[in-house]
This record gives sequence, C-alpha cells and structure tokens, in this order.
Amino acid sequence: MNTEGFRLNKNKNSIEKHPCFSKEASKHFGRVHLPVAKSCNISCNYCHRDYDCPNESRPGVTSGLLTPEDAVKRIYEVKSLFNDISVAAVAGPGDSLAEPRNTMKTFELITREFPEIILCMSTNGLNLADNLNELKDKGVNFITVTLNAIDESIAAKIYSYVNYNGASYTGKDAAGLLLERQIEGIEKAVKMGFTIKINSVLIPGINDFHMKALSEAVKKLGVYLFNVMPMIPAEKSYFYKIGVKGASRRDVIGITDGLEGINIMSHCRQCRSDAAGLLNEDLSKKLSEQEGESGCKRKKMPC
Ligand code: CLF
Ligand code: SF4
Repeated sequence: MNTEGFRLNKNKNSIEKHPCFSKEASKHFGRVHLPVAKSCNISCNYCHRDYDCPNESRPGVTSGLLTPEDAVKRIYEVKSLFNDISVAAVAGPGDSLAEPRNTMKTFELITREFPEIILCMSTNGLNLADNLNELKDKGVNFITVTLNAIDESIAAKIYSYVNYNGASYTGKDAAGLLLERQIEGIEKAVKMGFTIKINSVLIPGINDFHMKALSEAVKKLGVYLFNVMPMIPAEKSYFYKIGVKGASRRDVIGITDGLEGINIMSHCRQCRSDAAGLLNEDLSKKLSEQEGESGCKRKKMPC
C-alpha cells in the first residue's frame, strides 16, 4: 500500500486508528459493523437481496437486523470479547442511506455512549449529498462510496434500476442518475472534510478495463483511498444467472499494481454487515453462538 500522504493526527478521527484506512492500524484496532439498514434503493446486477450488500460484503452472507438501541448493546458485547474497537460503522445489510433514519439514530446513540469511537459508513452514494449535513452533525468522518464505473454506458451494464424521489429509472437513465448523484455526493463530502474511500467491484469483461480511468477520476475528486474488490456474484443475482464470471484477488492485484497517484487498499476482508473485531479475526460467528445460547434477540433480515 502506498502510505504517502498519511496524516498524522492526534484527534479522534485519526486515520492511524482506522483499521480499513490504515493497514498498520488493522493490526491493533478492530471495527464493529451494526446491521441497522434494511432497505436498498438501487439494484446491482451482482446482488441478491437474500444476502448482505456485496458492495462491502462477501456474497452469500446474511446478517440479522439490529435496532439502533440493540446496536449500542452490540458494541458492549463486542468490547467484552475485544476491547480495542476504534470504529463503529453502518454497512448494510442494505444501503445505509436508503432510509437513513435508523442509521442516523444509531450514530447519535453511539456518540452519546462511546464518544471516543470513530464513526464510519458505506453507501452506494445515491442519497449521499442529501444526508451529508446530518452525517456531519452526528459526528461521522469516514465514508465509503461504491463507485463501479465513471462512464454511463459501463454503469448501465451494472445496475438494473434506481429508485429516487418516488420514481424508478432503468437502463442509461438509471446509470446516469446514479453516477451524477455519486459524483455530487463525493465532491461535496470531500469539500466538507469527510475522509472518503471508494470501493469498486471488479467485474471481468464489464469494468476491468476501466479501472485505470476510474482511479484517475477518483483521485481528481480528492478521494483518500481506493479499494478494488473482486466480484463474487451472489447466487440468484442477475450476473450469476447469465454466467458472468467472478474475479479473484489475483485479478485485483494485477490491476491495482499498475495504478499510481492514489492510496490503494490491499487488506480488505469483504466483511459481513455484522462483522466485529480485528479485520483478520471476525468475532461475528462467536457472538451469534453466544446469542444462540442466550436466546437470539436479533431479527432475521427480510428479503
Ligand atoms: Fe466497515 Fe468499510 Fe468503514 Fe471499514 S469495512 S464501513 S471502511 S469500518 Fe474495511 Fe471490511 Fe473492507 Fe469495508 S475490510 S469490507 S473496507
Ligand atoms: Fe445490493 Fe448493495 Fe447494490 Fe443495494 S447497493 S443492490 S444492497 S449490492
């Protein structure tokens, strides 16, 4: 990973304490994902909503939903197993901002209970620009936006529909709208001082040849970190059904090795939306077992 440009910052939102934004931090500090965001407002062709949002997660993984109040309890549970949790994040199982109420309430409650914890969030970007002021007010500093293409005709192959302001869009209209909203959100977030990471899902034959152009565009937007993730099509997804092949870690390395001028993330674990602990030692399974023993309070995620 290119570490040039790492900021030395003693405040709460220091990059050196965020396990995704700093590989060194990932050896010492953990994160907890709080699955409070149920719905999604777009349809990615590698996704199936039986599972977590594959923009941050391994496909085929299903997390139970939490209420914002249960999310706070969850942090206590996680800290009882691993205390050095530096980040709490909302990363699904749908999109964090499709219906932002639960996401915002969760951040509000965490700030009250754990003021020292860094707040982080991932989103497809459709509703980002509209929610930045509130995210700032809630104390969020780190945001990940999934941006799979910077070209409308490529994006049109990746998304089947976008729902925005009560209307549904398909084809190039959907792709154009999503792209416009993503760029607007990223530009505004950078101007407001958020630290931004871009996740791009590498889809062989669809956007693999486009990663260089994408990384250059992202760099111009002032993004801090670029994370290319191999696509593993979720079972029952559109790409799975039509036989679009997934990508491998080796494919990702082959492409990111040639990229310059931007920090590249190389230690992503494609976490679950209820992942907890160190990136390399996910505690979510252990926590589920504990809950199973004591009677699970989490609701099953509806499809
Ligand atoms: Fe979670 Fe993402 Fe925040 Fe990290 S994960 S919302 S930036 S706290 Fe990290 Fe997991 Fe990779 Fe995401 S390893 S999938 S990059
Ligand atoms: Fe699925 Fe996430 Fe895309 Fe929504 S944003 S369709 S949950 S991959």
